[in-house]
Amino acid sequence: MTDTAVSYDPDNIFAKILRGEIPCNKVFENEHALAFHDINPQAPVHVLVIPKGEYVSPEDFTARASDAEIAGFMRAVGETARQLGLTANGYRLLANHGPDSRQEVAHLHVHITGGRDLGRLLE
Ligand code: DGP
Repeated sequence: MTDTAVSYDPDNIFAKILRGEIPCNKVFENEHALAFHDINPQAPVHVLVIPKGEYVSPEDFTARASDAEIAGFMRAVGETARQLGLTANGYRLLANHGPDSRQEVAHLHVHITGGRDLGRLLE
């Protein structure tokens, strides 16, 4: 285990969404991933894409997931951006992991934001 490894909590909020225990506003779904609107949007479009498997971080995902899961997840990111109509003007992908990033939900997720000029990421 690396020093950023965190054991997976099956009661995290995204696990509950995946199990259908709490609702979400779904945008896209395939065999390996689910995309849904963020409950606290930071941009006109703010969607989260999560793998269906129990992964905490990018390094956890790439270490343990199958190639099919990784491909399915990335396809979901691209297809979600396309379905949201973001491909003409662009969008931002962001994934938080660990305390320095202030990750709130310990289930791997990529934020897709767009629908306005997002400014520079580092300013
Ligand atoms: P992060 O800080 O990267 O861990 O972002 C977690 C995001 O998850 C945050 O933008 C708010 C969102 N979120 C938290 N709880 C829920 C929920 O119950 N439903 C939805 N749709 N989003 C949630």
